[in-house]
Amino acid sequence: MSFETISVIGLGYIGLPTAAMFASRKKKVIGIDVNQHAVDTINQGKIHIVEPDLDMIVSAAVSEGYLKASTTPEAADAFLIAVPTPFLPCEEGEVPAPDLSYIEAASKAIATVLKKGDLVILESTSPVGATEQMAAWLAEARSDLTFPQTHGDNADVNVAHCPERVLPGHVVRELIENDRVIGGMSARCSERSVELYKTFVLGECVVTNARTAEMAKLTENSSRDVQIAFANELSIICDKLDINVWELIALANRHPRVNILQPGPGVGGHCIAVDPWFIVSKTPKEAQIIHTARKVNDGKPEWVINKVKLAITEFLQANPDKTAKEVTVACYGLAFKPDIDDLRESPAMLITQKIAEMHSGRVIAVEPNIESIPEKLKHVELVDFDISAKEADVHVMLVDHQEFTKYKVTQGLIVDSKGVWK
Ligand code: SAJ
Repeated sequence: MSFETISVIGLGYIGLPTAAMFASRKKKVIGIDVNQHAVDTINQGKIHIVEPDLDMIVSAAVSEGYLKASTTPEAADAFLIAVPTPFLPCEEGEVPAPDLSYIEAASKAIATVLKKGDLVILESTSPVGATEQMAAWLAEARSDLTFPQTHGDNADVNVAHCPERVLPGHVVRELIENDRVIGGMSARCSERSVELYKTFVLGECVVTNARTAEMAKLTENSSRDVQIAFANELSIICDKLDINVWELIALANRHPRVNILQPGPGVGGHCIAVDPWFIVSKTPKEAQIIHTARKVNDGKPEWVINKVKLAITEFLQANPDKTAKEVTVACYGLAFKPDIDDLRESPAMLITQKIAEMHSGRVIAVEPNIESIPEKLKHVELVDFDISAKEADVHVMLVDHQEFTKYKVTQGLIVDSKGVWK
């Protein structure tokens, strides 16, 4: 049976590009989201997120009638769930636990329109066991249908976990080209999922089971987190030993089997700083390195803030006629990584916010990828580089945007968390 109508639940950074990909291959796609603004924007052929090339694909898909968005689920042959899996709130120092309530709500919503022969895929990054849990919610809501946890290959509805692995900023290309991990709850579930993704995926669709697919995604991002933590720890050690960490890493990386990543002000975004916790919360005793890496990376913004405090003190000692109120601090970059405008879970935002709270003088920020200062930083002025270069006494480099590598700061003290002005 082929997939004529595909429904994507959650039209965010992953769901919308995925929906657009299917629609661009002339499949009828129904995108579901609880956000009315997102639904209205998409139905006008526009997009509510920033991602290169996506606007053109969505605009064409909507005008040709292949893609429409709605707030209520409709019948389809395949359902892809791409909703957030954040943490549950917890006290400082506690291990955060995943919040599956969005998956639960999405499963219960689609359960009402499920029919025999349908395929349900969980794409959201999830803790191990989430796909089985989702299948249990579906079965609970629809006792008239059979599911793979009880009927294996003969189930009425097939269920799989196929995690997304695309890099923000390159989503359209990576959706098509990347290999795809397909974790079916039965062999038949995997087979059907491969058939679905082959609609637009040119990469290989590699088959495994649902639990391994869940763990594969968490492992990829934890591996990167651990490697970045190693670089961040090196930067703290080198600072103590008066060694330039950037030079050190460049030298060590000349070894044919060494490839150290780059230190920075911390790890941001909604994936690498989140996913390792899904492993730690499930296996707290065993996940020692993964847990420590999280703590090292989460501790880095505070370390940078302390460096800024020291620089302000040093500036005041060298300029005894000035008070802290007269010291201007400039922060370079607010995004969570270079050359994007995404400020979510950004260590640079957190550091700038904390500097603005602790410092009695002027705090300015240079962020070439945004038009206005976010509400959280309402006491911080957004300025151009030529102003900050002239007017700041302490320059804090937080994100190595391409623009910043072209300029040099020639006066004031520098706290460089990215080695741009090393
Ligand atoms: N970072 C460093 N040093 C480095 C590399 C990155 O400090 O050497 C920082 C970045 O500045 C940023 C954070 O790490 O704050 C994360 O950036 P990233 O580029 O490593 O990753 P994301 O979050 O944009 O995307 C990741 C990707 N995962 C991997 O590379 C293993 C992507 O493929 C996933 O699809 C995505 O997470 C996701 O959605 O899970």
